[in-house]
Amino acid sequence: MDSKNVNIIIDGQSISTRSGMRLLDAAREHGIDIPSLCYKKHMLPLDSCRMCVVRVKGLAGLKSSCSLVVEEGMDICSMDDEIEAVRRTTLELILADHDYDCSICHQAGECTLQDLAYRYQIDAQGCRDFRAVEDRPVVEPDVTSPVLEFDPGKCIRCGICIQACSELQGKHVLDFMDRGMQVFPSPEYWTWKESSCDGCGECVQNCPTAALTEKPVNGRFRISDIDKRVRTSCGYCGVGCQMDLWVRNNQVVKVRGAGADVLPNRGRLCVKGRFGYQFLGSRERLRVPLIRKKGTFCEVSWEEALDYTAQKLAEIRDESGPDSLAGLASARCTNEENYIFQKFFRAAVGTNSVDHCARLCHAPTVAGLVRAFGSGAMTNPIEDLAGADCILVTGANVSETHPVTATYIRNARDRGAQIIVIDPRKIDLIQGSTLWLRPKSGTDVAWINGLIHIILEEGLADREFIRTRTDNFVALEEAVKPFTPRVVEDISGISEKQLRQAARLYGAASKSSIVFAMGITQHITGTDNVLSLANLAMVCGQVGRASTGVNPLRGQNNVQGACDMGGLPNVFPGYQHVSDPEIRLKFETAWGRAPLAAKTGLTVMEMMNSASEGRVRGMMIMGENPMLSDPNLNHVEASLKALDFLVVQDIFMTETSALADVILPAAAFAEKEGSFTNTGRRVLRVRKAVEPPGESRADWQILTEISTRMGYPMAYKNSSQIMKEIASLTPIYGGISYERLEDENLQWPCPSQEHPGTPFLHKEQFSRGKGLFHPVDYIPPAERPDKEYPFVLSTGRLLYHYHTATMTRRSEALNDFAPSAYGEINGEDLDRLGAGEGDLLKVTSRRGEIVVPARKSDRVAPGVLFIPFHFHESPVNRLTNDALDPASKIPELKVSACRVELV
Ligand SMILES: Nc1nc2c(c(=O)[nH]1)N[C@H]1C(S)=C(S)[C@@H](COP(=O)(O)OP(=O)(O)OC[C@H]3O[C@@H](n4cnc5c(=O)[nH]c(N)nc54)[C@H](O)[C@@H]3O)O[C@H]1N2
Ligand SMILES: Nc1nc2c(c(=O)[nH]1)N[C@H]1C(S)=C(S)[C@@H](COP(=O)(O)OP(=O)(O)OC[C@H]3O[C@@H](n4cnc5c(=O)[nH]c(N)nc54)[C@H](O)[C@@H]3O)O[C@H]1N2
Ligand SMILES: [Mo]
Repeated sequence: MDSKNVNIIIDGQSISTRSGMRLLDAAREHGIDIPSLCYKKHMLPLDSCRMCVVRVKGLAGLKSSCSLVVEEGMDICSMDDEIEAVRRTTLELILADHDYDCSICHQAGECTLQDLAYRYQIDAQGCRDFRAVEDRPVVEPDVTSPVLEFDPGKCIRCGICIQACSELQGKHVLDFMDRGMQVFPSPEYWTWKESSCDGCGECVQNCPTAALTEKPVNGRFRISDIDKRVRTSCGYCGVGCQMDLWVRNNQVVKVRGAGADVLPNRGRLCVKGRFGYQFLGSRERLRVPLIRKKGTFCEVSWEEALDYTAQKLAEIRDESGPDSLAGLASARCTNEENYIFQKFFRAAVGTNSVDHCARLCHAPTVAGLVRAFGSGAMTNPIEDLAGADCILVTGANVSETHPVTATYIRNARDRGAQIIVIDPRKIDLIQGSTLWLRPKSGTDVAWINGLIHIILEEGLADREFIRTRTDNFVALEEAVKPFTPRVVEDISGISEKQLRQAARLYGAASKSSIVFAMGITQHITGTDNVLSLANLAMVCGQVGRASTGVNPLRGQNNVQGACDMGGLPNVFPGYQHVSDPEIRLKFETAWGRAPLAAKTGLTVMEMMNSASEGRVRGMMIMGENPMLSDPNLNHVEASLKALDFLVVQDIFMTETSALADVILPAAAFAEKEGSFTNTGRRVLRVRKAVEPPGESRADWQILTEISTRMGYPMAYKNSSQIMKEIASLTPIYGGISYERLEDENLQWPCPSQEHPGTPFLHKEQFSRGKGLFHPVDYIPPAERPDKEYPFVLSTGRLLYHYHTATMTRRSEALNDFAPSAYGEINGEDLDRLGAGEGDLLKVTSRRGEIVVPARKSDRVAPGVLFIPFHFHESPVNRLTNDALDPASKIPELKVSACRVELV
């Protein structure tokens, strides 16, 4: 939209506004309160309620101001007796068809309809006069959805729910449907439960009445009971949705997406963000420190727990050296907490053996993109996807794992963008996409090289970009030569026709964006896969502009931040290498500890191996649950059991803490101050809404206490002070402060107070100067199906659960959607096994066996089994392969070989 000034007159007042503005917005911006029920600034006008009518000089009749765009010289009357009378009648008509018994409506006080009825002083008789029939038929509310209730008696048929579902979330689940004498918005198959509604609640958030309401999570409340609303960042995935927590009596009772203009989510949320907060108040939260005494956990005071922990850690350090201790930082915790964690290990303990779940996640992304571009982060902001002409999504089940990011992809699709999905599994995003290619698992380098081969052959490459912005093209050209469509088909199973189609769509679009996640990284060739995607983007000149780029969707709420803060064995905060003497000197001076270790520390899997060999004797695990999330659990279990001392900080008892010597109760995201950095490098505030349960404390507070007791005093008044220290030592965060974060939405690099932050990377030049092509060859997965283990086992996630499910399985609504473990298996295979839906399958790999109920599904190809890793009763990581990618040390969680038998 251009922003030329437009002058209009409203009620005799001259107003300067911008071209393209809708009249209703222009009026409201100037404090002129035109009423409306169905209009939301962030959606197209519906023009259905007719409350916002105005008179425009020179136009006959009354016009809806929501759908009128301002024009120079427009002269408007927003309010006179006639207009108000029309509005009153309109309102009476609406109310005539509405249950206006507000005294028993729990939406009372938060209802636009109620507000307007009061404003226009409507009385009941006036409405009854308009009733078509004396006794309105009672239409039963639909309460079948786990998260919301739909009461047709309160629906005013404005259609805003339908619009929120379609235009914002891109789901198109709701539509008007004829139900005898009335038409109500309804899910496509009448009951909510049977519909494809996934429970995001966007409709509820936008409903102007009580027709659509949240099912109460922590009891019913009235708006006047709300003590405060606290703006914070979601604690689940890496999108970093901004939301408001509504608090009553120290309990979160409702969650709303922050304003429609607040990035990255523009008010949108998903089912976990909006409804998955019940765990906060769970009775099972850890409340007091626990020490294992003679085999059983005993409640102890903080003094005792901290003294004991510090003493044990110091003892091991002094006996066996600093490298006999290792720590797992946490992508669930704040930046400030991760900063303190690595500072504790580097300065107080003296080792670089700090790592975290990023190793099992996007380690190849960092390794690959740093080499190719100079930075491992997402090149473009999430919301940029809505503007792309072509989006290639591969190895990312976006609608389940980054649901709000998926809304932007669907927005692009609904605008006419080409969506190409390349995924072995028939994921939801395939609906409405232009093309779905189904490669065999672990064949990515082959098809990506194949795409480049065709792009070069068909003249779709951006030669100018290659010449001016990249190096080493000739080597790439050589490397992709052998990857003819036939060779690619042999390896990956993708046909030449489809491969060509994909190459043409991606290569010809003016703004093409690549989106990827674990399907690309969790392989022994993870780094190669990422390098290949970088090659593809550079060949087509699709980097450094809006709505293009190579975009790894980073998974955890703060995995970007945990990496930025140096929760990694080779770098201080801001990716400053521990091996660089000048950098070390900087930290030695600032931290008052010298010498700091120069040697790279151990990665997650190396820690486990060293523990089983006795070289690592003590571990501290903050906010991770490797006893369910690491590959080859039998090995992890043996390793953790071999430790002399294990301390775990968590919010719940977990499979991992069950093996600990000390368990320290931590505060969860809604109970502390801090910041997260989302997948788009956006630094976002985390704010305290409720008190932590029992004696639990923020992770950083626990860590400073232990550090002080180990002879390295740390004293911070608050998390803001920690952020000051981070900014002073971390150039990419140099300009970040809580003061600025109050009203600025900053993306790093943000080197100084004056710097506005960086929305997209590699604009004029790559972070490393020129982009570097890497010739990569195809290497098959470490384990392939054979006679003994004929199935390919793939693992991953479901929308409703989050990793080891400590939080999501303590939320009733989410459990209603996905109550228990299952394994997806193709009908052909199920028939061959003589098994049916729900039958128990015994699944065996070279490393272990589990039992899991079968779910018949064409989402997986024949010969493939998919098992989510959320469920402790079927812990799929007993089976997974811990073979590593040599460059990044990520295990091959996406492919292993297994055998399936009917129990
Ligand atoms: N609901 C929910 N959301 C989450 C999480 C969660 O636990 N639950 N976790 C968060 C975290 S930490 C992360 S890292 C992200 C992960 O987000 P995703 O990577 O989207 O999650 P996965 O379920 O692992 O899905 C991987 C996708 O890769 C595909 N795939 C499997 N093998 C291959 C292959 O060989 N090649 C290709 N090209 N594709 C393949 C799978 O079919 C699947 O679609 O999700 C984040 N969001
Ligand atoms: N088979 C298979 N395995 C996988 C994957 C896969 O695709 N397949 N994906 C891998 C990936 S990408 C990832 S990221 C990992 C995730 O693996 P993990 O990080 O181990 O999984 P989470 O369940 O997120 O564990 C986080 C722990 O932190 C706790 N917690 C939450 N908030 C806080 C807090 O504020 N403070 C503290 N102290 N604790 C808190 C939770 O209760 C939970 O126990 O799993 C990996 N494992
Ligand atoms: Mo992850």
